[in-house]
Amino acid sequence: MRGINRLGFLFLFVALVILLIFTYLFGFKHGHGNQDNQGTRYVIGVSQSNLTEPWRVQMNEEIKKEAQKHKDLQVIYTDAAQSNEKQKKDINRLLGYGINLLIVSTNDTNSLTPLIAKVHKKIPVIVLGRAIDGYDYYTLFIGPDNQAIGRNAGQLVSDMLGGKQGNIVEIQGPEGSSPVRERSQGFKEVIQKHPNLHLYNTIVANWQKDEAEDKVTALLQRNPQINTIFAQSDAMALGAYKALQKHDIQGVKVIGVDGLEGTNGGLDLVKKGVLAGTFAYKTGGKESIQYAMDILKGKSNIPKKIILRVSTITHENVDQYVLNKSSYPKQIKSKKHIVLGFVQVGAESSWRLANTASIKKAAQDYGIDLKFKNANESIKAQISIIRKFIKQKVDVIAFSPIVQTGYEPILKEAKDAGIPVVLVDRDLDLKDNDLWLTSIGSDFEEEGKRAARWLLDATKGIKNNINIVELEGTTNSSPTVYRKKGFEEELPKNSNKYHVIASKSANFTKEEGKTVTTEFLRKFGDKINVVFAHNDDMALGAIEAIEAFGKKPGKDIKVISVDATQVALNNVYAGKLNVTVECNPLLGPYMMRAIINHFHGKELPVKIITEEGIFTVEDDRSVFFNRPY
Ligand code: GYE
Repeated sequence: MRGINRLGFLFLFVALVILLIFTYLFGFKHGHGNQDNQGTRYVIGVSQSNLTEPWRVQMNEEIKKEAQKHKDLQVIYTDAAQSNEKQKKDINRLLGYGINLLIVSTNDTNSLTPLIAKVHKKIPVIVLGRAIDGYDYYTLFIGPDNQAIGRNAGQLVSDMLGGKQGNIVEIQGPEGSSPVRERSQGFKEVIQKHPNLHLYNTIVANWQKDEAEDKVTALLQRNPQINTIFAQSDAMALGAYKALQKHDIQGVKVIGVDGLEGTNGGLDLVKKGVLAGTFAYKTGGKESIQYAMDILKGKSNIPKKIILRVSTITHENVDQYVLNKSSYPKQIKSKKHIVLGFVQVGAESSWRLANTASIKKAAQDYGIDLKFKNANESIKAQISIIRKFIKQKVDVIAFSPIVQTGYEPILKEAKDAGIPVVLVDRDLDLKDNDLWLTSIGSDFEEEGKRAARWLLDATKGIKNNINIVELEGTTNSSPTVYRKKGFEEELPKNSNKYHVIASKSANFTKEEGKTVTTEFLRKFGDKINVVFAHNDDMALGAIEAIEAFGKKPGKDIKVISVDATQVALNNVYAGKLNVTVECNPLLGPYMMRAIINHFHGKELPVKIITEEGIFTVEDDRSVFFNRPY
């Protein structure tokens, strides 16, 4: 009997030891090291596409570092090792652990989108780095504008060659990864504008240094006369450089993307002259945890997209860039209160009045000393008021550019005076995005697309022509340019069904909307089937014109609009307006938070895009009332 007891005791002791080891390892592997699992309140799953790229290793490091600031947070990491099927299994496994929020950086975007959309129905999803199409399948996107990276790379190649013949090889990541498509699209868009630049060959190296080296080596054996290589990551650029070294080929300019610090990071490679240039931006790992915690804690005003700033790095500016980077975060202003000079577009629409009210209230709420001026839709007045703010030495200037161009000189004056500028609502068509801190507003092109998608759906059963008249906003303003672009490009190409038979500015006002629509009705009469107005006020003017013409707006002639102000929703409710696409004017809190973050030393994203929806006659009426504007 005694022998059995001893054996039983031994068995129990060994089992206990194994259990303790397993608990420690399992707890360590799935936590971020120092998590006391007793205090866990939030569990975030991170689905990483791979950990063979230095960029992704850095991204996970930044996530871990930020997560450690939250004692009530546990993070579980998975590595898909560049396999779509494994990433799907990883995400389902994370769901099985009961995570509260998913952060995902996709392997192949299209392949993962259906699952991400499904997950988004259950828990918040932050898409990190590699965008998925549209706005409907995730909570927040954080990453760079990859098309802009491609365009900037094309511009850098053109500048470096200075008109000389360019025989270029592009090295891409895997097909199906959204940054590959977007960077290549932007790159080719610029290359095609320069007759001296010729894209000789495209190599797919799947983000891998060694694969790039092998494939460029094979290419070089055919003795191509190439003089430029654009690689979509610094790792692949380094591989290309090694291939050139093996063939003892000099003088080929190699450009990469990512700009990581550390040995053989893009910044180091540019400094050493291995790369002629790279494009540096943050991984977004830190921001993903910051926003994830805001989302989990139910904070309001969560943006829809955070577009990270990208900097073009060459031998000339790499040292300064590294110096500036090392100084973040820096306490810029110890002053107790911040003086903000804001100059508004005007008072042309209900949307504008709501925007003004939001800015004034947020300044109060955030304790910012607001100097508010109104340009009354005069570009000259707006620029002159900005110049006055500069003379008054305000701490920061913010404004909504009435039109997309003509502001570069005044922005340079503000920069020379050391006064940061925030763009709110409308945007500028300017290459040098270092002239402003951040731009906060809507995706106007997506708004135009949403309007068109509603029309396509609402008329899919109609066989005959659909004739559309378009009421444009202020000419050359970003909402006008991009709502028009989005709407018209979303209509079927070379459509023999949808025809924009007339398009004219009515300057975002009700009065001009009525005048222009009356002109259209006199000219086209019953031929008009649809009015697409770039804002509610013009739509309301159009509704009055249609009624004066003896027709029923919303029925005889469909009316589509953008803004989703209360007065417009009242007309949707009355059946006179068929749809209004939301454009959020309540930008005050976003703006004040960005300004305060800046003065607390945080680097701001180049663009903050707000969350928006759409309101149609088919919606439940309850959404139409008690709107905030
Ligand atoms: O749609 C319109 C206002 O810039 C987005 O300007 C804003 C537009 C808005 O006049 O009502």
